Amino acid sequence: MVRLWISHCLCVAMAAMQTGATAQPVEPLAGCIATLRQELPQHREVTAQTFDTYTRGAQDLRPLIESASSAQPEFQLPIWDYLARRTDAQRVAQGKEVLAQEAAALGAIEQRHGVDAATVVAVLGVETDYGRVGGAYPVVDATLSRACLRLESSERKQHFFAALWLLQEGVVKPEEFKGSWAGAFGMTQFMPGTFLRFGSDGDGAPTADIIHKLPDALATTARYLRGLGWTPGLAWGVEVKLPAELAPLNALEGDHACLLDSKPSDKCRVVARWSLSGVTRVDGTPLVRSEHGPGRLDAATPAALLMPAGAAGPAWLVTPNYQAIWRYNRADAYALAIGLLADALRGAPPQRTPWPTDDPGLSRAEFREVQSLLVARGHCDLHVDGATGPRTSAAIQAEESRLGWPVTGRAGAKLLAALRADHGAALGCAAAVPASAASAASSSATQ
Ligand SMILES: [Ca+2]
Repeated sequence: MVRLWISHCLCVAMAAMQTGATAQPVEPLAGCIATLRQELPQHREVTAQTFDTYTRGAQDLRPLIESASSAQPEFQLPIWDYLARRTDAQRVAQGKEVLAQEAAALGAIEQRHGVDAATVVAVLGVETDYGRVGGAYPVVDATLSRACLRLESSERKQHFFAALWLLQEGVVKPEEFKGSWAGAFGMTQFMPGTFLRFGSDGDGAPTADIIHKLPDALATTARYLRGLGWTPGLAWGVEVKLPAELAPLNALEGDHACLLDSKPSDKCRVVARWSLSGVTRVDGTPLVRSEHGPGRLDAATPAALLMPAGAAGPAWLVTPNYQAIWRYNRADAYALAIGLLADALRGAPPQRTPWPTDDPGLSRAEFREVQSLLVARGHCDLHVDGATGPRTSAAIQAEESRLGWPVTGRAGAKLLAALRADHGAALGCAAAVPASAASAASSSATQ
């Protein structure tokens, strides 16, 4: 499934508006709607009345989808930036609260679907910041526009017709059926067709309501992960040390599909073989650990070597459970964020090997601090909202230029340090700063 943060959404939408969008669809949306209507006989579960009711007046989101899909943070950001925001102290603390509050439901979910509480809660945390950010686009408009961008895709059409069916049957209410630009909705962001297949009850009331009921969203995620190949009681991966000559076996993105597909591959080897090659856990202990739980690796477990930043950075041996998470959103950055956040929620030791950069990524609190310092330096049109929008990027670029640095628009630890050091020379624009921004700035400064 493809999805993103609303802040990123808005940023892309604004960029698309400013540039006149990257590609204007040739055919009006109405033409595509007419084409899809002719396919109704193949989707008998959806009535013509339903189709007409919910496609009438649909927004054409195709330009937005095209811009957003080429700017997904999973692939555009340095991985240490992506992970720093998604596994920051705030997200760990809030995830621990969810673990405590939903302990009974999560226990039942693990019993039923075999996926542990920390993993399921980590998905919730990364997908929607624990239900806080669900997306703002009508799911019908998003799935319709996405289907119209590639009419030959039966999967895209299936999600669109599934969205119509959910409305027709009253499973969701039109005014609440909103999600990402790709059409993923609910607290753990499901595409409509995937929800139809994997929707699961978590609170005892038999329907699955992933918009309003946290236990249902968690149960649906667990059921889906199990369906994607999750093995109960097995590590997603462990950080490792390895002999340098193994570095060419690094398996990124599609290269670790062999973990579940049983295709012959040099890159997916059983743990015993990695062990014989000299790979150990990062603390030097043996790879094989057989007690049931998040650290378990059996000698016969298939595993692949994952070094997202190459041989100079951290390395993990990842298992079929990592592959199950990867299939949830098809990006190593995403799967690693889930694995590392789950580890943090369990209180496991943090990643030991640093990322190979002298300019580490920022937590969300630190990013808001950067924004508040930018406002203090006279970038008065900027909102302290934690979102990477065009105004923030322009202000960062201006400061990089002032400092004589390469102009990137990216804020890392170095820029934060420089802005803190310059704080005494603040230009100030208090009169122009909205009250909400000023209060956010002061709160971030105390975090
Ligand atoms: Ca329920």
